Amino acid sequence: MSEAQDTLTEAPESVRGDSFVEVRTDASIPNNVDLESDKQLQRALESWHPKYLEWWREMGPEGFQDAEVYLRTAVGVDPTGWAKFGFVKMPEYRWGILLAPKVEGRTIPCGRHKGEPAWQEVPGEYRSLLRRLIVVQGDTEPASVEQQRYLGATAPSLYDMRNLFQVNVEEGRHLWAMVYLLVKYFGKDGRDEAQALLERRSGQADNPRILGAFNERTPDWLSFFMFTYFTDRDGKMQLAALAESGFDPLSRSCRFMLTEEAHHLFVGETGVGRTIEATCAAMKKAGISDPFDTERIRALGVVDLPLLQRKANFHMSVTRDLFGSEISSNGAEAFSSGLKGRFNEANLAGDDHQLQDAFYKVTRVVDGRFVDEQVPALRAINCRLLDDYIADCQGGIDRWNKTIEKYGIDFRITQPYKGFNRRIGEFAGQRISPDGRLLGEAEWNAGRDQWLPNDADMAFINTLMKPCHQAGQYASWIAPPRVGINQQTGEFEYVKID
Ligand code: BYC
Repeated sequence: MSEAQDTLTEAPESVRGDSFVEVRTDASIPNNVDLESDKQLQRALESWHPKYLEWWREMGPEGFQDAEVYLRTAVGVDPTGWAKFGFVKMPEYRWGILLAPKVEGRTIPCGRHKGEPAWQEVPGEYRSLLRRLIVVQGDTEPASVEQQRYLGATAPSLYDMRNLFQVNVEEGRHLWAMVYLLVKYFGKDGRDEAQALLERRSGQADNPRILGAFNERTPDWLSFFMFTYFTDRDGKMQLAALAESGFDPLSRSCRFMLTEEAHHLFVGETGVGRTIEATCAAMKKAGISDPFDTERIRALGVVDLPLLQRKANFHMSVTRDLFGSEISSNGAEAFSSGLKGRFNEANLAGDDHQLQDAFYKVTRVVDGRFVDEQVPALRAINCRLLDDYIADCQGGIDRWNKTIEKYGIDFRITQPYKGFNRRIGEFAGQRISPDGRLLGEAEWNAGRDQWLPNDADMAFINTLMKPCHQAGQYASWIAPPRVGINQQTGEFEYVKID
């Protein structure tokens, strides 16, 4: 994704459809779902709203609640302009409920109901599975805001701080999107789940967020950029799979969420890319060509490339766990019931979208070695999405490597072997090196600090996390962006801090 591309406000193909419903931006909850005609639903959401704001004030960006931030707000789903930019205090952000336009005549794209009209109401036999999927999706949104809540204080520039807050408010909007579905379609259970989404806390021992990666810490900006590149990309893949849902309101919600998600991936890709740029430029200036000359490189106030690789290894492996077990009866049922498709399901050519007789290759560990097994494709749905995800990660990594190559430095960022450092699925409990060797405990312990961020790495990163809050200024370890947000110039004050 190019930096210039992100300045567009035109909605991509994913939100286009056959019919537009005007967005009521003046309503107490901006929406294009005709909320005003369903008073009971409106009241339920209006009573959730203050609790949401309470959560936002308690768990949202620490220390910047009163700052004026240059934010994008979704005001429509019309392809010719769906967002507007302006200064907003975050608690006053207009979180709205926006669904991509309805596609008339849409049918269920996969599973045993393939070809039947898409459901406009919850299919009774799949109620609890559907609710679970929506709750899991919803739970990740506030979790990431909680994980990132202290980062404003150490932002490497106002530009980056603004991007952080943009990501945060949009994760908040994604929570609204899932809460709307729960409250509208699941009655009392849905309202209880909506409440519970505000009660779980990332990393809290007694009431944690549901999925592992969302209980990890995001203690520094490198973690944030890696998270937005790798973990938000799980968001992209899962939202794309849910956008294929036979339950049309979920599909339409996710299609619009994908529009916003693109910016989050952009923040991650360019954040890591600009870090690499600063490192390579500083190395060149200092006449250092060996990327492993760590002490001298760190003395320049930039992040050495091997450390970036270790950070990437951590975030990739933790994010791969988010796809669930490679072989999963839950995954099979979500697909067969038509509640969740594969990536790009409706456009996949060459199979029947039911997969009753199909097989898919899954790598397993059997008797101490890797074995590729042909597994019934239905049970390998999670594995397939994970494989698609791994392929999707590569584009940005290639672009990072181009920068390193441009400076003539002999180093490449790579993806570790799929089974490296996994806690969920086929590789859980195994010790596996990034280059894909099964290891004993002693070998793992000997290699661990070269493969994952070690204590010295974290301490060093911590020394770099100094705020740089003057307009147009950037911390030593990160290069300025090539293009400003919404075409703003380099000196633009993206966040007005009193
Ligand atoms: N940690 O059959 P299994 C995003 C649980 S990110 C902890 O292996 P299944 C975003 C699982 O819940 C996208 N527990 O897998 C990004 C199940 O428990 P129950 C979020 C885990 O169910 C950045 C049990 O293990 N959206 O949007 O086929 C910023 C057995 O499960 C984990 C979604 O994930 C784990 N890593 O698939 C902001 C889409 N993995 O139910 C936002 C909706 C599995 O037996 N969710 N378990 O108690 C799903 O499609 C599925 O729930 C999963 C799991 C793919 C997550």
